[in-house]
Amino acid sequence: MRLLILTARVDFASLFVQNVCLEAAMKAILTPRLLAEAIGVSESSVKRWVDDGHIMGTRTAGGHRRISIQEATRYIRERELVVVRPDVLGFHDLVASGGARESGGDAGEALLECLRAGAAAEARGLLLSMYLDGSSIAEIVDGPLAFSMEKIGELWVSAPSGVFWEHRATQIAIQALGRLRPLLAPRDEAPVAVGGAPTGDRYVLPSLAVAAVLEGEGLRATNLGPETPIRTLGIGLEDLDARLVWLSVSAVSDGDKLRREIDGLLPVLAARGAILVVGGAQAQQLALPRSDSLYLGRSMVELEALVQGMRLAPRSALASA
Ligand code: B12
Repeated sequence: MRLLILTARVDFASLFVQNVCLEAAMKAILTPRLLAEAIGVSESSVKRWVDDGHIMGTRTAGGHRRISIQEATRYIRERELVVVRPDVLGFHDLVASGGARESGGDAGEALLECLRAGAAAEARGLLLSMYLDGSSIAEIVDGPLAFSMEKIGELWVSAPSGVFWEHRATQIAIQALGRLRPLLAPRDEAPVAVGGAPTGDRYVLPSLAVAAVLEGEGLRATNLGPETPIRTLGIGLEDLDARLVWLSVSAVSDGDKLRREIDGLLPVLAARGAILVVGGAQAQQLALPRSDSLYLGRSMVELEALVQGMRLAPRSALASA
């Protein structure tokens, strides 16, 4: 990692404020001039790409072209463009990571270094640069994120401060994924997914990562987080008219009870034409029943492939079909 500077330290008290400010700092709507500046091309090129339909733009009342940050991000990823002025897009974290996409270094090791050092801004920048580089959210989570968290987990065995590192790394990773989510912005009519981790499971990151993966695939995801009773997932399924429910299982307090509760949810899912996807470090241990409404996934890439294969239609499209 060429320019990685491990200086920033995470301040837990200001995490929430930071997240709010990060979203505020990011430009939501761009003019062609701003996007041109950011990627080092002429304004007329960007205007032409909008007019030719390569970039989806809108027009102001006065007829001026406007581009959403999500669309600009999509275009940068698709065309493998280099962001020469990240500050123009509000991608200040990318500056902090020193432009990881140019370094060619090992992203997992670099992220581990950030998480161990408490370098929150660099970690956010690293994930952002991987995403801009074309990696999917699933690839980032299964790859560098899972690798670095696994290594952080090994420290617990050998060092008394291991649990401190686990907590701090988790908070930084939450921030870094949170930084990517506004760039995904699924359409208003996209199918809905809802999920969480079951009662007794305090792990925050896996379920949050599922939400980000699903958003990356164009779904609208509501993450209910850790300690979510299965009946609450059922309420979410009905209330949000969800097409997909996920359950991330990293810790099991009562396996038999959890299995029974999942069994009870299956007919509700089937009646609504929805599916349940179960995954997580302890999911295999549950010996779940076979059902057309139930999928067991080992990784985020598997989840991504499942969603791509299913081509989940929004509820309104099904109703009119
Ligand atoms: C962070 C962490 C904690 C934090 C959690 C903070 C929080 N609030 O979230 C804290 C400090 C609380 C904690 C506590 C404990 N932890 Co802990 N923890 C971890 C750590 C380092 C990272 C977990 C994580 O977030 N991973 C990131 C996610 C994204 O990756 P993942 O969980 O591996 O999930 C992948 C797949 O399973 C899949 N996936 C996950 N969910 C889903 C869902 C779907 C639908 C699909 C398709 C796929 C999928 O995709 C992911 C990416 O590939 C792991 C290390 C590890 N190897 O996992 C240890 C680890 C899980 N913890 C462990 C232990 C022992 C404990 C403690 C008992 C002791 C301790 N370390 O303090 C306690 C008890 C916790 C309890 N009873 O609930 C052990 C578990 C050993 C075992 N096999 O049972 C591990 C493996 C560490 C170790 N090497 O010893 N922990």
